Amino acid sequence: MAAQGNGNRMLLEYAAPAKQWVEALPVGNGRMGAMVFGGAARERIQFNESTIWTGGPHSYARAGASRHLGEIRSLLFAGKQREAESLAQVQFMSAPLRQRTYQAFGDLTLTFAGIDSSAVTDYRRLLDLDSAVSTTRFRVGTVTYTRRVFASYPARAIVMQISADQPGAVSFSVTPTSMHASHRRVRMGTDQLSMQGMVENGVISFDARLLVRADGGNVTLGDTIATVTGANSATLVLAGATNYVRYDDVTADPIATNTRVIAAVRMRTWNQLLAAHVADHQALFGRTSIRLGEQPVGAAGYTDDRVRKFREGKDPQLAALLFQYGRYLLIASSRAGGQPANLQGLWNDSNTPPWDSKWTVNINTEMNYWLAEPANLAELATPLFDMVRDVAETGRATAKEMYGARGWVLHHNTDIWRGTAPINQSNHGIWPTGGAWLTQHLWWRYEYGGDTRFLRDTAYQVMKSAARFFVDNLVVDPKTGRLISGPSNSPELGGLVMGPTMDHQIIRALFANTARAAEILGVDRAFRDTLRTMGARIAPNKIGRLGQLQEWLEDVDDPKNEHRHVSHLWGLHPGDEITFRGTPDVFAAARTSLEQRGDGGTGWSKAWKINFWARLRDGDHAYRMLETLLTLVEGTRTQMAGGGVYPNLFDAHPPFQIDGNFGAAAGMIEMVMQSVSGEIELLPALPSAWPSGRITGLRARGGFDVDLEWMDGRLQRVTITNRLGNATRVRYGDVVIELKPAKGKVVLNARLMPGS
Ligand code: FUC
Repeated sequence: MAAQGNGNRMLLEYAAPAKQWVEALPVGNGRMGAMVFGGAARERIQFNESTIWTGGPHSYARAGASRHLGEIRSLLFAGKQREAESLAQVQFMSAPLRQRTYQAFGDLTLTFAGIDSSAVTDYRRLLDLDSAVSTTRFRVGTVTYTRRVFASYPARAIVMQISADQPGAVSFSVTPTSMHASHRRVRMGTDQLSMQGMVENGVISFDARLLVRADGGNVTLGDTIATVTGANSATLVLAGATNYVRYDDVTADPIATNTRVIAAVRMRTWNQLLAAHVADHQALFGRTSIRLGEQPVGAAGYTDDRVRKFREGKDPQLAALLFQYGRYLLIASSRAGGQPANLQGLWNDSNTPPWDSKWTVNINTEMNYWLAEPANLAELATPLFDMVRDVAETGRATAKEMYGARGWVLHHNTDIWRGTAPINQSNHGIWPTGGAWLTQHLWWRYEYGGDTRFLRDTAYQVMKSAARFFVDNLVVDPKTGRLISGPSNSPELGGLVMGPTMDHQIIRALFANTARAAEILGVDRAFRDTLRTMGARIAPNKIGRLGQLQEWLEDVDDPKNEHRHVSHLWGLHPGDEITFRGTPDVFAAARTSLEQRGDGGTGWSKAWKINFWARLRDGDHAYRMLETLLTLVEGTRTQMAGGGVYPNLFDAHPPFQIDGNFGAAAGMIEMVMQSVSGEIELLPALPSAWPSGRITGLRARGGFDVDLEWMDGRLQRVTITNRLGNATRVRYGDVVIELKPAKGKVVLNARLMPGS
């Protein structure tokens, strides 16, 4: 089978320029993002920088709120939910009530005076995921024009080349603009324009810097516009920076930063910049390959048409493209030193984006990072870990002021100022397990990579302090004597309650992982015992009157409610306390709950259901969810029903929200390989739609790399590289093979798997 990049390139391809933002093609380097529209006579490159936010350093913890905690709990225990919510809304919420907003940065507008759109032929634009370069190519008369755009992590800039296959044919003007009213443009030297300004309602100042270079011809610089005439080719470099350093420090100098970035870029040719970018990207992207079918070529290969026809079942490779697009988007939006991927990754053209394009942590942010470890992109979680370190600091004040508790707490949202207090509405904002959920990702890093130093220096203190909050904050349920969490809610259904099932699953996992980490590190014996004793007293999963897994302490689930959140199945995924072999009854109840919830939902809801159905070992149902996600959403970006993808394959919540892209990619891994309960299970939920395939470079817990290949629905061959020398079990159907604790490579083929 040909590897990708070798006759089976991973391309998003279109026959016409983007008319709307969700048709444009995204590039990103973890700090800056750009959307390339591909217009022939007029090109728009809309760009972002991930630290352009409203607001400034601020602690959102409401001083003295803990005085009201007892009364809120008493009201809830007495069945007075509305009164509890009203009291909490006044006394127990973030100050101020709302967090801040991620902003657009600007646009580069390029005008090609000599190009008449109506004379354009052979138009094609594409995004090549293998090289992370977007290309627009077309012909006017006898001249073929090519434009290429990439976002370089090593150069810290967006780079664009405009070329033609005839000398002297490149002429255009380019100007940076911004929706921020304060922006002003300044000429710098002979070849740079600077666009400087400040975000309204805040303290963030920014600089965008455009360097214009031409090969042949002339560059003239006006006050706001650069003009290139009669060149053979031209290179544009766009740098962007702000004064943001961290949540409590805004003392950086964006102009100085960009001056440094441009000085370094100046030393390099376009080809050198391109080569460094491609090498950097491929070192990450190239670790994993996937083949589920053939990539159609020619007119049949246009991505929007492929999505339209996906249900015909003849293009399984489109699912492979969606998988690799998820990996591409994570590389583009989450790199060391930057912010973690927010609700839109880092792509945003609005100053009032949906949900402020923050980090919603009652599912969305975590979903963004589900694929990092198994899809072999572990280092891309670094910005998430940095954010967790920050909220573990700011969350201390929230724990103290609002709960009188030690440790740290994060509720259902955070922003670039690392707000941790409950926001917006008490009925869903008061949900104290956001931080605890995020610590799962620290533990995963250790589980997949075995890095004890990371566990000791980065993960453990944060986990321990998150666990300490719940040691102080769990309360005894007067009815059952069990430990429960509250006030809280089951996101975002049913309002403020005591003891939602999801909280208990998350806290149990936090306690277990923290105790295990302490054991590995040989520290905190007494605390370990506390966590294990208290963990065992937390209210257990309960099966209700309809055979469902109860979402709450009381058996009140409504089997007709098709709400998008399915929070009480957290223990099935991304948690692992509910398993086919370990807890068969609760496993069956989880399935009943999911059936009752149905197959609807927003983009991320459908993506979560791919993962759920994979864990439930129903590959065809998981595939049906993938099919509903791979449904084209055309037209408006703001309607609220649905779940699908836009023409550029951005997940349509709708509107655009990137979690569904990442969650779907992670779900596809769960369909072909799972590593829970100390074993690696192969093809646990293979759908009949993928009879044959090959996927290489996955990672499993315990330090294993896995390549697998199947044919006619049966495993052909698996190669497992044991990086750490741990023992494990490999399972395929009824076959179980024990792997010896030794580093090295093991190849198992169909013959070695009797009964398979
Ligand atoms: C939660 C979800 C919404 C959306 C928002 C960002 O409120 O219920 O569907 O994902 O977060």
